[in-house]
Amino acid sequence: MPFTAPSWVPELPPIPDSISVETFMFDESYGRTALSKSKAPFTDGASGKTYSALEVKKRVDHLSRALSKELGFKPDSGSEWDKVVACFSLNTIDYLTLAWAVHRLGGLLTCVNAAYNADELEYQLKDSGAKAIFTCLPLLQTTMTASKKVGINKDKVFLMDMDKSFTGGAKNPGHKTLDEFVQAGAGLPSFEPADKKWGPGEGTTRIAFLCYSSGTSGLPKGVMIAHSNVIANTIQICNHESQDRADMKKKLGVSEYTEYALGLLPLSHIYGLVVVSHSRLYRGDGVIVLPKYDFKQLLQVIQDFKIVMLYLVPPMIIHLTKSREIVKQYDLSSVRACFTGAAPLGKETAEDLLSIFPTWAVRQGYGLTETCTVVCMTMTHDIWFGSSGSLLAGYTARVIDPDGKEITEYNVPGELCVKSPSVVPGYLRNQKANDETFVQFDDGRYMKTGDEVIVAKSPQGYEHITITDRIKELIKTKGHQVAPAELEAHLLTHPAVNDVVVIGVPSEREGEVPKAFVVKAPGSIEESDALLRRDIMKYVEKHKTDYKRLRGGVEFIDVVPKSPSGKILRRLMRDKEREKMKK
Ligand code: 4UV
Repeated sequence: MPFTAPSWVPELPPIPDSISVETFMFDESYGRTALSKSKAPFTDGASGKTYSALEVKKRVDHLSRALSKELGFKPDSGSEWDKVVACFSLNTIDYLTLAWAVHRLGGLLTCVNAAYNADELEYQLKDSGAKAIFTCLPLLQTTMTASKKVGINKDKVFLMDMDKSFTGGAKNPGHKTLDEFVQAGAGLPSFEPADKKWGPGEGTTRIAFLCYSSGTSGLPKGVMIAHSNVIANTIQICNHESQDRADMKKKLGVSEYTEYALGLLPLSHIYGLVVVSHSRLYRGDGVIVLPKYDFKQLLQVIQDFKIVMLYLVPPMIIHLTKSREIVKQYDLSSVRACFTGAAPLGKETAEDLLSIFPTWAVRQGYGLTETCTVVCMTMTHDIWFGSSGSLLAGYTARVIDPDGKEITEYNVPGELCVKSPSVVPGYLRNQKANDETFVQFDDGRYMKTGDEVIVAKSPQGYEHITITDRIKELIKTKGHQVAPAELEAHLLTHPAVNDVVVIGVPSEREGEVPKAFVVKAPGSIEESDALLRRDIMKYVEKHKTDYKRLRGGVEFIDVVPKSPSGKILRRLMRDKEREKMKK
């Protein structure tokens, strides 16, 4: 029998499958908390600038009219692949205004990691077939370099509006801005949103977002996230947390309860996009947006806006626990829960945090871009440090051994495979990765997560999933994905590198960091190892974004261990390295 959600989780309501994310978020008939009773969806943490939910709805409408005129996108013709817009921006209060306006036109938004350099941005623009880009002033130069290379004209590069405290005094050299589009759109004719013409089930195949993930191996791939995937996970998260919300209402003696959540994590990543934004906004909560991680500003914003729900990644929690003296200077008493995901949160760190903030619920979630985020999460009434909590309703999970045999016992590790309405249709133009990742079991299509887990009962008596290891190639540093294959391909272009393998090595602050094991090219033997090591590290620094640097170092080896078929035995390297680090 596969594993499912425990009995305390309410049954999953039906998932609308013929509407867009935008319709789902604004139409009250789909269960969203009434707009008028909501908090303003997004508020700029620096300037306090905000729009009510009704204003956001109007902005989406006006922006879509203006974009239709500017880009020639027609809501009633063409597929989403003819209407791809890229967003390469730090968080702003209009990130989702843009996404939903594109959805209204029947287009899709490809979300680009704002930490990317021009080469990395170029790869995603080309691969996704983006026709236009929205960026922000701090990233404009990078955008112009990449857009030129893929043939996107300067007049199709637009700017998100951003508080001047984040733009470093830079001036807009003449690009149209999102605000200008909204103003222009008010005077243009309205149209019916694209999904009005969709038939039953069309929301399961129409793509809303194209995010990038390296999956279980290889280079970053476009993950095609359907409208119904976002809708499903939003409903699944809210369903899972409904008891918590009911408890808050009871405690406060109120019939309506909404709260502020922290919007610091990148909205371009699935965690920010679905867990932090769509799921909160669906409940009528407000998100306080911060474009950058500045520790003191973060504490100030929590205090000023009386934020109740923190969304962080483990390195930020470690920062909190190591800064007791600074933290004490702020009033953080509004916080009731601190939620983390994207990488493991150690039991010791969770305990440390609780010792500073004994009233906080320290919660953890586990999920992937390919599951449109959450698979399981711990809840206030069922916290077990180290575990990632119970499956959401709508999920079935199977744990398999390396031969594919199912494991049904508790505490026996195996690879987690999951089925859910939130599991995506697949990767863009990549049959091989799709065949390897999405597999058929007797009861339907499952995703092989590439994560090793155990299932066990929590002290409260509910089935929990604990991530015990990573089987796939992925390296997670500060919550960001690093694909070893990408760094290896790059390092092989260095003249002194004959062969190479990259693995993740543990780091206290960052979770993991990439380390390269290099086989030197014959001609490079003369060069001193120290010089060459530095040169190789610089070679990555120059061409890749900061978090992909070889912070774990470079080590020279004689030969990269490979299987008879030529596959790198990465796990062998990793196990050896772990043994070495133990000594
Ligand atoms: O595709 P991705 O970059 O996706 C994520 C998703 C993060 C979140 C955040 C909050 C949640 O509630 C949630 O459910 C998911 O990072 O990377 C997916 C891989 O990241 C590792 C694991 O290897 C996934 O396959 N990962 C994600 N969450 C955890 C984790 C976790 N809690 N513990 C250990 N590893």
